Amino acid sequence: MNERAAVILSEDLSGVGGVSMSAALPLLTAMDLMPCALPTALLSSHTGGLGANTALDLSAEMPKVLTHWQTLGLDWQAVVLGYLGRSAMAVWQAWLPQLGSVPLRLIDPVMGDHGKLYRGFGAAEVVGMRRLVTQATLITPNVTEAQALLGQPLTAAAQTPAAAAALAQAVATRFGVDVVLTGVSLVDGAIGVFGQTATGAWAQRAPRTPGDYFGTGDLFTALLAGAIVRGWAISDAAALAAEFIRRALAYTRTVTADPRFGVAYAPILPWLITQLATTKEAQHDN
Ligand code: PXL
Repeated sequence: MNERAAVILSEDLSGVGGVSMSAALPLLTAMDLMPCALPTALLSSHTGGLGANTALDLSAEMPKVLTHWQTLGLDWQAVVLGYLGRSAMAVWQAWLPQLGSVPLRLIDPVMGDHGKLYRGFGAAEVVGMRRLVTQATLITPNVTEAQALLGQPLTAAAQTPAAAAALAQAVATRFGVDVVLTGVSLVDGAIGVFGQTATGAWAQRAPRTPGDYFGTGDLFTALLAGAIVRGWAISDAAALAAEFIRRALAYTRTVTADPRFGVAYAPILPWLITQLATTKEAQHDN
């Protein structure tokens, strides 16, 4: 029997709101991986419109956790980093090189959306993130985050496919990493994903589900990471992630109209598991 692949997942644990760790962990488990959870902070909720959230920084604990993990002889297949405060960023800046050659180092440079940085993010965090992403193999910014990384003015405007492709390419070139630009609102109303990866530039599009539900970027990154670890090509993994989210949003809209509480995705998990099982069998047949 094969051990499940060990995947480090490090981002905040927000109690209410369906973002970050709480959104991603069940997905990695459903994808038959072994997520190893390293929360960077404990928040009562996400910071986007749920009132006065509490926040406890856990970055002082992180080196102790990682030091213990190094004694366990785990063969890390991926490190997946999401929302990080400035001190958690500094911990990862120092620790990523100490983990050895982990094949997938996926950093979602979570800093903002819709042309604005999230509360608690400013110039210092952007500078920290610019340094950190050079240690990634793959990053998943949205348009706002790509603009922040490049030092461009932040805009919430819809993008042309050419502008989005150029943005993905500029980030890939400047930071020397593969890029999947996610959640791109396109001028024709569709939603797009723009890759600039080892295989070159590629783009995917789908109809946009109305509403801006929290946590969709966090879900995308977890699904992308999971499928890549399961052997999928980056572009196939991105298509899987986008289709999962499209299905989950269609369901979410039937159970809640309040996007602040995140995405309800339980009924889509059987579909996800089937997608992965089909490919697994196909690979065994070869
Ligand atoms: O979904 C991104 C995210 C993650 N973590 C926290 C957030 C947000 C977005 O608002 O506030 C704490």
